[in-house]
Amino acid sequence: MPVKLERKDEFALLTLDRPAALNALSFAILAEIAARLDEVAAMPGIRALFLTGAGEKAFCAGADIKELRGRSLHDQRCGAEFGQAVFARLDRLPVPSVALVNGYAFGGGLEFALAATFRLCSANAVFGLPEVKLGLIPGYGGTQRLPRVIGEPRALEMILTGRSVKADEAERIGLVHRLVTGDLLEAGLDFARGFSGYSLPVLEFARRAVQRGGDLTLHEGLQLEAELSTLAYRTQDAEEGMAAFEEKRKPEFRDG
Ligand code: CO8
Repeated sequence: MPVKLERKDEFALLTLDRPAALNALSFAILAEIAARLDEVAAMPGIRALFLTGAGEKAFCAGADIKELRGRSLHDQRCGAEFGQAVFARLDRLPVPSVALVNGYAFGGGLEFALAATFRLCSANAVFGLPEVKLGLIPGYGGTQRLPRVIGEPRALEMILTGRSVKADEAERIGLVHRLVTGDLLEAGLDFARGFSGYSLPVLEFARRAVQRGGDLTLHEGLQLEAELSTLAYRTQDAEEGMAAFEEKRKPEFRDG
């Protein structure tokens, strides 16, 4: 199967496994990703999902270009909406996700990583939205998520010139959270342990406040924050966290 899903302790690891085509996203692979994401959402005890690509060269080199030619406009439109919907499923997963970018992340590959909550990369990672070189523009969310992550001026430059960005620049401009020199999965596990002990619903309220807030006015965003922070306050985990502080002990969160 070109999309593998395995468990690593309290985490899930999804691997795009089509190294001969640099893990390019055929429509069949996109459908498999969707199915695996549904499995992750239903897996008991999972605290985070990691995404990576098989092989030494690529996280994912984008949409499968060989499938794109000669399609009807209707099929092309449905294809773009399908890819967007699959990546939105990642965005809305009940657990945070961490893309471990171990090589090229081009086109749909970068768009996949952008839909993850966090991005870590190895020194050989290269990021780009080179669609203009094909006479296309990004279609799986890149024009919307990239400016939200690195700002409009830098995103416009990457999208209009197709220029790729190496790992050190990606870290400098905030495209990735960490550039890792050692083992990428080990670093990912360490990174995820920075949040995985906290209450999952509380983490989700925080993610929702930040991510949905980006689409709102400041006033609307503050209202959303007031609603979500009240929902967090209502959890047993908030009661436990505050009690543990007063009793000078470690809290035991139960995701409720
Ligand atoms: N699609 C299909 N096959 C690919 C892709 C791809 N995106 N990328 C690489 N491959 C294949 C190559 O064809 C080659 O196969 P073969 O050996 O059979 O010829 C194999 O992978 C290895 O690739 P290279 O020999 O090219 O490896 P290099 O190390 O020389 O180069 C690169 C690596 C620079 C990553 C190069 O492969 C490349 O430029 N790939 C294309 C990157 C790209 O343009 N990505 C964007 C694709 S478009 C997109 O993602 C969104 C479009 C809008 C979507 C809307 C849809 C409905």
